[in-house]
Amino acid sequence: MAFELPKLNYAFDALEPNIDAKTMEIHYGKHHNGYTNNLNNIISGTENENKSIEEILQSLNLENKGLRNNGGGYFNHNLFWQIMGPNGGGSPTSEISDSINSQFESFENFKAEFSKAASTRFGSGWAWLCAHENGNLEICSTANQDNPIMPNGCGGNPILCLDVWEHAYYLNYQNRRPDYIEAFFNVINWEEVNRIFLNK
Ligand code: MN3
Repeated sequence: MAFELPKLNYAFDALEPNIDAKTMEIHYGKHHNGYTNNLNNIISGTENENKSIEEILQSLNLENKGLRNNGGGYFNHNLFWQIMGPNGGGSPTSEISDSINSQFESFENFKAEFSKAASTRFGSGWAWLCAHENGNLEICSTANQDNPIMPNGCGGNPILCLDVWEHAYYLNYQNRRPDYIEAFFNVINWEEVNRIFLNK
């Protein structure tokens, strides 16, 4: 059974001016689509063919670079599209707000720490907010298409992520990654993040 590129719940231009339509079109239609097709080719006829993407990544052999890069790329972008939206931004509400405030003291502190993780990731990678089994939240970052559920990850469940590969922002922001990170906070769908948080 092959993995499918998930449907976007909004139009390519829905996140403008924070994320431009051309970047969305290429990022989703070329990059994410490419990871999806490569992943399907790699697992075809193997023991991974009928596993969920979570099962594949949790039991991943890190030496398997093709599966690591494309399986990670598939999973990471699925979450990324999901946690953004045209009516996003502002401050979190509900349970996730309470947890952020108790773990990081305030939303502003959380935003500063998350932004630092995203801005200091050298080269290509991701910043993450993860929920651990004991309820603790943790910010981490990963290189390339690695993620927290891989054997080298923090072990938490990802509930929020930010792609800091240049392909995610270069058309609009060029080398200004900090401006892109700031703009990302205008499109976070906190209602969806809260839903994911409660389902973990
Ligand atoms: Mn990307």
